[in-house]
Amino acid sequence: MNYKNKNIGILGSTGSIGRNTLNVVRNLNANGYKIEINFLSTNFNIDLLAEQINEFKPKKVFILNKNKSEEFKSKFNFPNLKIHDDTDDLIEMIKWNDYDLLVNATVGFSGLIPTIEAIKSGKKIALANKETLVVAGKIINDLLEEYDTTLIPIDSEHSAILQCLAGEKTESINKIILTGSGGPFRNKTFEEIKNSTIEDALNHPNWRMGNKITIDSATMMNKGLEVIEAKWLFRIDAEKIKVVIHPQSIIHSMVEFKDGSIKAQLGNPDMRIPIQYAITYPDRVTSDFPKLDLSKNNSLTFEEPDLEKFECLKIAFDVLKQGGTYPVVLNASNEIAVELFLKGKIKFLEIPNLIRHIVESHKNQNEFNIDDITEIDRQTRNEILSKI
Ligand code: MN3
Repeated sequence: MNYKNKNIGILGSTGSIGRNTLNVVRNLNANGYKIEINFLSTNFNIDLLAEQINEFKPKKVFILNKNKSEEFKSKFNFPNLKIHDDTDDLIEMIKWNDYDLLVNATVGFSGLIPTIEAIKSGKKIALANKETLVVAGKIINDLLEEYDTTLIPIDSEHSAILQCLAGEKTESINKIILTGSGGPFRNKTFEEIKNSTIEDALNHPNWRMGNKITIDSATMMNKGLEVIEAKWLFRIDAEKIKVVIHPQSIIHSMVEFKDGSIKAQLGNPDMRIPIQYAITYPDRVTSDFPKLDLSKNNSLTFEEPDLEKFECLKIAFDVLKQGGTYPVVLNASNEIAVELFLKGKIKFLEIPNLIRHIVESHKNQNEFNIDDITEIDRQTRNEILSKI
């Protein structure tokens, strides 16, 4: 098969990464590629899904919300489209459909099983769902080897590191330096953060993203999850991963090598660049995405992260070092804490408090499988919800 012909399935096509992915597909198809969209999925945004179906003509769609799925069926008529709203059908769609690349643009723990099923079916993965690697990094790496397939990160930091590592040997790496903007609260005092509203926390300075990841950026848990993600993606020891605050979000991450040389990847904060790289990897394809003008971005600054102010990042580093099932508990407690914050049920600074409390009470397991992970995730969620 010609490498420019690709058949792609997208999970989470109506979210920020999903929409950008379709934007990239448009660009690639205008530049000599012939990309077909095999399936799309959404949680509830059926109107946007219908627009995407009209343009990209997928064979199947999955709609998570049953009411929305019923509404979709009565509102729209796509005669050749298969519509699924049952999780078993979702798994069947991922296992059997005739496609070669899964773009997993979903958020949260629920992205894990679809990634695993796609790997087991020999598909390539372009992964935006960082929770997959946070909770099951070792298992995913073993499966990628067993089923002889590849996983390319969409996350901008990890895409940057992958690009810095092109042509390099793992043993040459001294340090992986993940950059983070510091989020909306970088320059705020403890008092200001304490009294911040949902709107304050959702007001990210550089990136437009979904609500969950935007709150994760405000607490800096996002960077914490990315540190754990990096460990598994690049098969590197926890001690070799560092975070540096870079408020301009122009350098997307760096690698320091043992001779003292540092490589960085730069670009506008535009998710289409890492998404396109993940789809065309290792090739690069022309795009009309706005290019970085260094004369207008002539001040790039760096600072140490404040681990007292952003305790979530500190907890994540501790969890990274402890390993085992700690990351599962970290992720589950974070997902629930963010949900509670977005519903106005807890205050912003209760997010790290809640997570710390839950993580500290966890009894670690060093040997575990996917069923164990699913069970620990479920138990952690129940434990928190029973307390609130
Ligand atoms: Mn990122």
